[in-house]
Amino acid sequence: MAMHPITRRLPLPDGTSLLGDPKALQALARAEGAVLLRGAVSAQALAAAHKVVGEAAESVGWRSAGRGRPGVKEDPNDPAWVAWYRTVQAARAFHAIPHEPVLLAAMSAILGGEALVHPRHIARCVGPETARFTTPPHQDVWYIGGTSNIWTAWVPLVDCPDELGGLAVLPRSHLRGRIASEQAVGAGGQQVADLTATDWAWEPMRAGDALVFHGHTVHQGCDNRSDRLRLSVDLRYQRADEPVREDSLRTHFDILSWEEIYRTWPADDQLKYYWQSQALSVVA
Ligand SMILES: O=C(O)CCC(=O)C(=O)O
Repeated sequence: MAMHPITRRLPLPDGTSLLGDPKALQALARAEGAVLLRGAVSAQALAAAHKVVGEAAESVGWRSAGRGRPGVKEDPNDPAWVAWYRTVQAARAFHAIPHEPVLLAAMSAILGGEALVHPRHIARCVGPETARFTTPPHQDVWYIGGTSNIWTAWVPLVDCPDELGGLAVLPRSHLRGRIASEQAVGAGGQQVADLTATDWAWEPMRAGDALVFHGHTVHQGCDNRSDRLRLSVDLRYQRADEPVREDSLRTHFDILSWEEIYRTWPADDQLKYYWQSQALSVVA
């Protein structure tokens, strides 16, 4: 099923100018349920992550001369997707993105305490002609659990003008708490049940901008109507002193073990098993 229709596009609350003012950023994020942070990822970290994710897409034949292969989508039964995802998940540049200082400081400000960066980050590659599989409206808390006080940062690795779609959020929907969901058609996973909303917040994003939103904020992918691949990452954060579900500490889809991922990293790399130095309450 294509994206839930958007009749009116509203601007995203912009927290960029509040990056030096943690209290004001927290107040805006908590009131709105979502904030846009322009340029949250440094050019160097962005370039390194884009290189890994993009070159992996080229090596499985999904991109050539800048054009994306139609129909490319998340599919654990597709050997090309598995090969792409293993390469991406093994890359240090991919795992470094959520630890970018601006992003981490913003998340700590919003959470109001020490942040735990979930080591389970997600990379997405959305090809042209995939509207049937566009991520339906949902709340992230349904997938993540542990605590409902979860914040996601959605970061495109390529510029996302109108035709690439990007991500739309339902303004202040986090104030409704957890809402009923049902099995989604097409894309799989969960979608919010009986959704009638027509006004969504959406803006074009540049590579390295971050759209940060609460685990109760309803959001959806927007159809990729371009001839290019949409490359993006989903990063999750919570307070280190709130319960964390055990699977948030594993890789997405268990695509690789941490031992496999770290095999080629420097022996003393500080990003290895960083969460094990935090006193976490891990729940099933
Ligand atoms: O990129 C997408 O299609 C969806 C991302 C998403 O839903 C998320 O970040 O939670």
